[in-house]
Amino acid sequence: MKKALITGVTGQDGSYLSEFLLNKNYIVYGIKRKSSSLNTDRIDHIYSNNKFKNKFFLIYGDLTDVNSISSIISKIKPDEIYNLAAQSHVGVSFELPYYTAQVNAIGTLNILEAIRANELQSKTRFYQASTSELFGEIQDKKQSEKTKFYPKSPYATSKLFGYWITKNYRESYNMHASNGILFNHESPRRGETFVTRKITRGISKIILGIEDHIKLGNIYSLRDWGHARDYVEMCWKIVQHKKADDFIVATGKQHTVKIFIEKCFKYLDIKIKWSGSGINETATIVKYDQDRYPNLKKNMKVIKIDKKYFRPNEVENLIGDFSKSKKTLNWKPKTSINDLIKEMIDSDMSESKKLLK
Ligand code: NAP
Ligand code: F7E
Repeated sequence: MKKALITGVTGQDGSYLSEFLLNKNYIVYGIKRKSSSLNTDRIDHIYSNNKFKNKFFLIYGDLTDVNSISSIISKIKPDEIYNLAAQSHVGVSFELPYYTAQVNAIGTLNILEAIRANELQSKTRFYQASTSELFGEIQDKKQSEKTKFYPKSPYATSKLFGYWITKNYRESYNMHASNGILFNHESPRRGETFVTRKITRGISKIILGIEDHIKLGNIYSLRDWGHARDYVEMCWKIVQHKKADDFIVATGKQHTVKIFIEKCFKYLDIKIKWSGSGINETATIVKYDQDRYPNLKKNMKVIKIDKKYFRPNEVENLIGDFSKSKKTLNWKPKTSINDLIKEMIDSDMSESKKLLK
């Protein structure tokens, strides 16, 4: 049985990847951080599943603590390491640039060095969670593995180090170390402060009368949104490939945040109307079924803009070209944006209903 070590196991991707690998009969070890309140919500259902008894283990560790990382790697001697841990919020990275660099850049180096120090470079395969944020100010209409990088945030800059150090260890020490350059991917398990989840969660609370509006920043940025469940399959495929390499993981379709909002309301059969511009732009409820949605009111301003959510430097436009992944690893995304929205809204509606009990 293969042994996999996942950093960031408590995060969105960590939870989907754990399920994926356990279903492939791996033994999965996950590194979790010590926190003052519980941080295992996304993986509790896996941990308590009898099917995975004695196959799923959680270990305390922190990417910034090289000793903890090295001793975990030396004890487990994993066949595969998936480095998903990160301070992953672009907006927050402007407020915590130093910490973001420590975790995302030096943290990645800590793992690579631990593999080398424990002489596991010919046994252990390494996967680095790289990102479309590397492209930042885009240099090609569709971004591929050949597109030049232009990072625009402390997050993206820290991930640029992670990308290059992975490639550098591959070339210098003949390690099987690969980058998945993943475009935005979402799910019902997405962190609540990322824009898609903020919207689906916010709308469900408005419908139930718990809140009356959502405040957002730049609703004109364009993103290529896929489903996390589809993307973790590709992370695994990258690691199984005979040759370590770098791959784009994307859908090849893009939408603005504004269109994402419209699609959410459309799924719920609620008609909204946009008015105003800049920070005065709002979306108002104009048509809905009163019996189905007793808490809504006509002309409710449900989306407002707040300067607080604008970033010092914005990535306006991302769309990925995943043709190399399709050709080399026979991968393509399975979930459409409409199905993603349906799954997120349905899940947030049932989560929000629990708040009323
Ligand atoms: P996420 O939900 O924010 O999860 C991040 C994980 O990292 C959490 O488990 C978190 O632990 C852990 N972590 C943070 N700091 C750590 C530290 N110092 N030591 C150990 N663990 C630490 O992120 P995600 O959406 O699953 O993304 C997974 C990875 O892919 C990240 O590296 C992200 O940068 C990258 N990525 C994500 C996307 C996307 O659209 N989701 C796209 C491209 C790349 P806690 O639970 O304790 O906070
Ligand atoms: O923002 C705009 C915001 O925070 C998307 C991370 O997983 O994907 C993610 O980074 C867009 C941006 O994701 C709000 O300005 C408007 O243009 O959901 P997000 P992100 O910054 O694209 C990449 C690939 C990663 O690697 C990252 O780890 O939406 N936006 N209003 C807003 N964004 C947020 N968060 N909150 C708002 O109120």
